Amino acid sequence: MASEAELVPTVLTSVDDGIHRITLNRPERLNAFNVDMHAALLKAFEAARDDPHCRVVVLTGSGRAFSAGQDLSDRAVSPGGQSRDLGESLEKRYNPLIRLIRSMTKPVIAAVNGTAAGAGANIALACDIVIAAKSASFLQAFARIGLIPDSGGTFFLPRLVGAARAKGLALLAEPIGAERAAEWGLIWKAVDDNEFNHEIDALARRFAEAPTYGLGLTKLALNASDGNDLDAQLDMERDMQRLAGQSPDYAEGVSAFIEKRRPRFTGAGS
Ligand code: T3D
Repeated sequence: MASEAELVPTVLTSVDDGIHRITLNRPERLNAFNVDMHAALLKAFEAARDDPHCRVVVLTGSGRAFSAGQDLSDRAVSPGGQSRDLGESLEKRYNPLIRLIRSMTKPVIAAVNGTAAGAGANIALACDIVIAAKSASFLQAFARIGLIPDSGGTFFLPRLVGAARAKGLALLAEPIGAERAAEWGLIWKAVDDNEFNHEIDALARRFAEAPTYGLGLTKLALNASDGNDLDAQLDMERDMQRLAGQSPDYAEGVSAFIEKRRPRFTGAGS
């Protein structure tokens, strides 16, 4: 019998002018993750990473949610019953995805169209720019079911909003609206619902014309700063600036500035 993924793809993808759009597509389950969706999402991100023409990735959800995290109906654990090894689930599925999003040298936009809960929220926070519709919300749902924040939640939350707010969000498991999330620095921006699609398209097009190689190095350097001291970071900036300075986009950027025209970046490295 055909699986759900064969009947209706759990992830939709499209590629257009350097923009890889990836849409989580289980709207009847608020785009909760099952095994099929995990595999399809990882494959879509790998394709974007490996496509030399890809300049930006946009991750969003179908229907009224971004993602409600792990599909709990896939878990079916009853009190007193046989437990599951959730560590294995993280090791095999969530962790590779977070590592891939963080390490790929292209900007990843989380277009949070609606509720982002559990791992769904933290996958969004692992992206480079998070833009949410004002009606969207973020929920560290884990404490409601006796789990801990995963998919990088315990890493991203305190770094983004500080220890007090991170603990409040994680321990109280109360939803926070998009506007407050932006005020707190959890996300980049909250936009009116009727402007959301336009805003995301405009940002994706802007990235598709940006100096992608330099942006990739910028992303890696900022990510590395989480574990580096100033000396290590200065050394990294020296090495990466050396690479960026050899790129055609640097030459084009400087020429365009001097000639007082718009630069035409290719995104290529040295
Ligand atoms: O297990 C491992 O591998 C470890 C890793 C864990 C990572 C995690 O993400 S753990 C956290 C899992 N997620 C949650 O606990 C969130 C559960 N969902 C909710 O709390 C609520 O649904 C929301 C706050 C997200 C949205 O609430 P609301 O009122 O807008 O919608 P709803 O009515 O609750 O949900 C609509 C439908 O989606 C509903 O189905 P129905 O009744 O219409 O047939 C609901 O059951 C379903 N749904 C929502 N979230 C999930 C889900 N089905 C399965 N799994 C879900 N996570």
